[in-house]
Amino acid sequence: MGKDPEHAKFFDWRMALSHAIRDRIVDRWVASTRRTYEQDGKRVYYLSMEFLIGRLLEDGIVNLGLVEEVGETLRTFGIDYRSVLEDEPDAALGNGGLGRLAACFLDSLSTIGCPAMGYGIRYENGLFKQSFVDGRQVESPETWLQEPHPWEFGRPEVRFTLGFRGEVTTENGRTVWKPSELLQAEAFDTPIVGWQGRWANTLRLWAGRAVDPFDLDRFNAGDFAAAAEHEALARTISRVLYPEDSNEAGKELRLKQEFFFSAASIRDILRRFEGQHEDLRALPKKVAIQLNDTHPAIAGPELLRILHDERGLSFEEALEITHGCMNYTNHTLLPEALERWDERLFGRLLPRHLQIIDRIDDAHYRANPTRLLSARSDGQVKMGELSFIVANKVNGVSALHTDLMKKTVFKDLHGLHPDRIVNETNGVTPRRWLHSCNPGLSSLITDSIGDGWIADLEQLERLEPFIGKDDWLHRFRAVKAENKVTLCDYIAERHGMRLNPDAMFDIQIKRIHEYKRQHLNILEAIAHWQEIKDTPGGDWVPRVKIFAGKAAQGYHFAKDIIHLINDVAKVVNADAETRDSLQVIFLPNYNVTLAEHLIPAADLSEQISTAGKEASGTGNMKFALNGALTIGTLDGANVEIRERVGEENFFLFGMLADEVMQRRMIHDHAQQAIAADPRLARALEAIRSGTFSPQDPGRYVHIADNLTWSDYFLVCSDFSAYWQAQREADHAYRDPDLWARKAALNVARSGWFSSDRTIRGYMCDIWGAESLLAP
Ligand code: H2P
Repeated sequence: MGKDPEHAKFFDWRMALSHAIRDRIVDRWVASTRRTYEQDGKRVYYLSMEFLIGRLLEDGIVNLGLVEEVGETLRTFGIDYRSVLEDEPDAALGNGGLGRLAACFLDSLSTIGCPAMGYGIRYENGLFKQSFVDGRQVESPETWLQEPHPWEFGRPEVRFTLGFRGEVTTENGRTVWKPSELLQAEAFDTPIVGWQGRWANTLRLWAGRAVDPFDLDRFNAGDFAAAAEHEALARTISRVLYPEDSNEAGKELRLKQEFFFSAASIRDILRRFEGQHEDLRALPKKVAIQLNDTHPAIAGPELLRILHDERGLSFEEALEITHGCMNYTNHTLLPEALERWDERLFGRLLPRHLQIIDRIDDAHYRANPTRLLSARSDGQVKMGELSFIVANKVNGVSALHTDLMKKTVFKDLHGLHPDRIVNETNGVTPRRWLHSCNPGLSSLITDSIGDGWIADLEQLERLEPFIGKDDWLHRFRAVKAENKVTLCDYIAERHGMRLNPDAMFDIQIKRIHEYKRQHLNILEAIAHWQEIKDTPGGDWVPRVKIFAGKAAQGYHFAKDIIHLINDVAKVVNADAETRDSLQVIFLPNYNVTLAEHLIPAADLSEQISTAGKEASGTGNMKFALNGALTIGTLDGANVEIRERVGEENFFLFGMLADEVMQRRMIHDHAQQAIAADPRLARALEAIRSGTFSPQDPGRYVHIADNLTWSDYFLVCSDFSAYWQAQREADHAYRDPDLWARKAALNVARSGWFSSDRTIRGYMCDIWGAESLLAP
């Protein structure tokens, strides 16, 4: 850092340590890249609008096996290891599960030694920072790049010029697109090192740059702002994650972002391939491209356009090659989340791609003349259909979700292409989500079965024989108890609230969405609070309810749910009659790091979505792996978790996906449920009458009304069953040994949910890629 140790600030120590670790990663990185070129095997390209990677320093230290050494070295300088780690900002380049899955996949690809590259956008401002003002969510910009970021390598030489708008003409019989608006994509690389540093892949993120960054004439004429305007405009493209797209300008920017990073990535992939190979027809043998949701779907038409318009292959041949390379992962069945673009907007920005999409549709129709299933209809470009038609394989993210995909959104297309849809149930990296975040449990496991589980998580099943032994179970309980105390200290220090570490820690952390039903959770908390107040001296099982998660800026109902939870927390936590039995807290600014603090301390994991709506979930896996019991519906990967951990170790409640559809047909389903359950009626009445907002009694009437009169997500219809399951959880928690045994069985039986297993599935079923590591 160019400083004397006595003048070094905390930041200098962190940077110095990061650079020392980075140096060691670079050696492995260069070796892996060299080997990839030598072997010339198939490469995997993972295109994703989001990579929620969080912090990287601890990852590097742990993967290189340097924890002891680093700790010791820092001690000699009088610097605390954990404090240095806590100083690193989170790279918050994602919203939720989709982006975090991409980050877990990068970790697994490197651990397995699959030659791969992640491609995305280098957002200068990641997902907004969330704070609460009077209980209400307030957003402010996130600024992870304000300080120098030690993990990235700028690659100013890797730049591509991309275009928008303009005209499509014909020259010498070939179609030529002449864009009128140009900008450049510049690459920034981050090495991603795998377990034990045996392999490292690259995450390449694109930043927007102007073709002509600076207008000297305008500057000399005195118009300084206009002189820098080009650069400022070009940079907006990689400025923020998910710009508010409720207005036309926002929608356009979003589509531009999608094209920007997809097109830059395609050019980079082709450049690399053409550096080593002559025949473009070999592309599918050497390249597998994974579209993480439909956001990069335009990569298909762009590859096709280059092959056909620029390289001169016939349209049919170009389509066949594109089809051979592309694969698509669907992450949601919610119709509003399947991207569709107004064809006028689309055609204005990408006129040639609109034509190409029409030709893709034509070719598809000619091959399958039974039905017209197109990527473009009703004045819209449908990215889900487009991705399906272009892709070689299409996958869902849990068994149930894949099954529902076949029966609902892609029913007709699946009928035409019955072998295209495959399932790859999500997973999470055990390095971050057990070994690093829960050192106590990690040591206990390693003491018991050795450390092979870290890269082969199914070895956790060897813990089962230990679970019957009292002394082992006591150690297991002690780890959880200690994690809870650590979390209590962390929360007390940052948020000024003391939680009761002996209470059951009941946690729901995820994006706020009506289908995820945080409002079902708070409604039950209200009913529980009312019941405790009825019998204050009663023998209650103490609970701490913890919430965290962000609501999309324009999603007002979700923001109102946050406000309600905060208002309920205020009233409940101030109630001397109930305080020992129930505490509620909503922690602000949920991110990867906060999840790493919370999950190891959880007793109960809330996975309570309306059945059929949560594609998979990955938080559910992290909790089970850290010894929390799930209270959940039969939705997404909950189904598979329950199958594996055993139904007696899972608190199941609620309607099944097909019952949900039936129930919705009953026009007064919510009123019927309310009439049948006085607890529910009373909790709703408290919300409606302003019990939690005495200064503004009407504040939550609309939430009560929504639940009473429409309740699309069936909160009321599932309430009684949820209440029942919560009481079963209370009952089980009264017997600490029984609870600990169930929790330990969750750990021992969650090994299948490693993202290493998921990635091996993709390699074998979708990509046809192989590990380049010596066995
Ligand atoms: C989404 C789905 C999850 C899924 C995840 C990864 C979009 O994430 O809803 O069910 O596990 O993708 O496949 P999330 O809601 O957490 O933002």
